[in-house]
Amino acid sequence: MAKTILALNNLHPLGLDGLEDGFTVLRLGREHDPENAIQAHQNDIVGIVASVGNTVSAKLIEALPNLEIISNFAVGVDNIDLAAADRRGVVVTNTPDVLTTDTADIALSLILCAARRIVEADAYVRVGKWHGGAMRLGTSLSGKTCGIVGLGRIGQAIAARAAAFDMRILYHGRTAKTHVPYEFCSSLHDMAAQSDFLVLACAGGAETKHLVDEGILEALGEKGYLINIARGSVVDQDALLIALQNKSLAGAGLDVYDNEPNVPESLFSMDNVVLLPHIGSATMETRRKMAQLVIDNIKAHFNGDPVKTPVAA
Ligand code: 8YV
Repeated sequence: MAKTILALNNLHPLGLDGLEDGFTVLRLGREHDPENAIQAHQNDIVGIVASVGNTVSAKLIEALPNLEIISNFAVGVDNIDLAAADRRGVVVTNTPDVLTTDTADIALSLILCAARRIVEADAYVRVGKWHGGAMRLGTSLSGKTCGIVGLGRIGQAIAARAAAFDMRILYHGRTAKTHVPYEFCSSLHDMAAQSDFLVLACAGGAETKHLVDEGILEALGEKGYLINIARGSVVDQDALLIALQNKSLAGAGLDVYDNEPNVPESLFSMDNVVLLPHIGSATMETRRKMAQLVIDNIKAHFNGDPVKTPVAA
């Protein structure tokens, strides 16, 4: 049997070449008939490389009798049916830590861009509007309240950055942390009501689906900005569009959406939103480290060593 890795993602910019010495790599993007290609190699596939947007369903996992590992090119694993992997004893790995600071930087960028109207200001200069007078005023960060949903690694890095901007930090999650200097809010609704910036940094998936709904957006209210670097699924996108249209929210900074790369066109004409194409981890340095981890995890597993970054079942 040719040990085959099914690559649903090409690990840009490092690429998949690092796997070629021990495995046959089936690059699904290059196949004319992907389903057929998977079927033809069904018994050879021992590993899958995937990322955000590459669904690893129960059906796929069950169709591959010799599958041993799914190595995800992302910290989030909501693209993988973890229960199905667990049932089959398939190891799942992700890429935590290496992307923490870059992703937190993007959260702060979105806060700054939304509050200080940076994107609008750039266009203001380019199209010559400055000659007609000064642009409208922005909102200060200093002294404002930043409510963070999910104080994991990325949430804590966001908190440290926001604190350096003299913001008051609140957080909401499943449990209070004992070792952090920030105030825990057991009620997301109460935290949203107190927040000027509600920053989503939690995991995606069924547990957090539409955690931010109409009621939470109402609580955040006219003073509040919603910042999402987590997953589109965490927010009820229709409710968000209505709140932004009605200006019942001050604005939003979004890096993630439902059904990427499709972004609701109604957002394009809004001047109270900043839109990014899911670039939280998108630097050369970080993406290289993520890709290396994906490869190292696969190699460790087949060498009989513990994988570096397992996802708990
Ligand atoms: C993606 C992300 O990995 O890590 C995550 O969970 O959402 C991103 O860093 C990246 O977009 C590559 O697909």
